[in-house]
Amino acid sequence: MSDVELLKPLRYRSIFISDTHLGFSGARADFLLDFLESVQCDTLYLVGDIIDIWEMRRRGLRWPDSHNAVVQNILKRARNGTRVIYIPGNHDEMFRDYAGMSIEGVSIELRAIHECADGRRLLVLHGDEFDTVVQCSRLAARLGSRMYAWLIRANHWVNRIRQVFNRPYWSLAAHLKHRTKNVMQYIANYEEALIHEARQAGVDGLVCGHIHHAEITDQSGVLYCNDGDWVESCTALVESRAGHLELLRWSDVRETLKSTSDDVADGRAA
Ligand SMILES: [Mn+2]
Repeated sequence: MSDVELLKPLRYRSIFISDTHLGFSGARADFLLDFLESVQCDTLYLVGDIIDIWEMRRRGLRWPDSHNAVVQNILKRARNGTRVIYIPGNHDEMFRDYAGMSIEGVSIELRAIHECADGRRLLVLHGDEFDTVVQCSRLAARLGSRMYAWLIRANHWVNRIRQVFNRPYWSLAAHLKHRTKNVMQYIANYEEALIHEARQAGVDGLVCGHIHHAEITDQSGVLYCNDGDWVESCTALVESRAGHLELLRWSDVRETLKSTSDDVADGRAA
């Protein structure tokens, strides 16, 4: 029996994912597909930068089978009754032109309000309009995204080597970002802008993506949830039947599932 089969499927009321960057070579479509095949939910929110049109325009069309399989998985869910809501981001902004429409059962919206099982209302948006780097300077954004692409490639090779030595997935980019003071300040400013927006909208909290930094934090009564990304950290925000919100770091969950199944296979677990 494979390790996933032991706990499959994990059931949630809703799941939020963003920044999957399909079409970009740094996308962890393998982890994402594994995640999607292991979970079920009533509502799936795609919180932007799902398909990386920017990157495909720059480097030409890349559409590996694993990226295609992710899209097929999502479309199949929509056909089978999962509510799928797609909020385009800045890397897939061309889909914003289709806001208000439903394509293949996927509703496209610029923003959404999610009502949790416990009645809390959350504003769901990608968040790029609050990114001062993107807003103020397109050049800075481009330079940033090039450096970022380089970092992601380096990350890929680090992890290929770690794989050879049977080490778990580790994000070089996330590691470096957390060590840079400017980046921490930038994250803080971004959070503050979004919390302000949620307050204006009169909701209890918000769900966003964009900055590839997964987090749940309560800031003076407003809940800030960032669902992370599938380029570096492989994270999703999930809501339980009772309305409890938590972050799943899929590479960690995978390791846990793997060790549990090893235990079972060895007859060590009850
Ligand atoms: Mn974005």
